[in-house]
Amino acid sequence: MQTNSYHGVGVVKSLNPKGPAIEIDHGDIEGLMPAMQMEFPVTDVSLLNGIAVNDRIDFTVENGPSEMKVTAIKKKD
Ligand SMILES: [Cu+2]
Repeated sequence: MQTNSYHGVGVVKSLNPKGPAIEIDHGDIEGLMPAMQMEFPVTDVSLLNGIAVNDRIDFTVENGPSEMKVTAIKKKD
């Protein structure tokens, strides 16, 4: 299975720097999953810098052979 990259939009529900992970109430992610609230592992804790609960974000999630991970997070204006 190859690694595929997807774009998501959602609202931050919680931050877990120790995971590191982020819980997002996200909309449909086309080709990957329907809308839901869930926690994603993030590739690096620095991705959580400047992000707060209730922020609206754009994010990138990669679905690889072993794990699904968020690789980029951008706060919406
Ligand atoms: Cu989900």
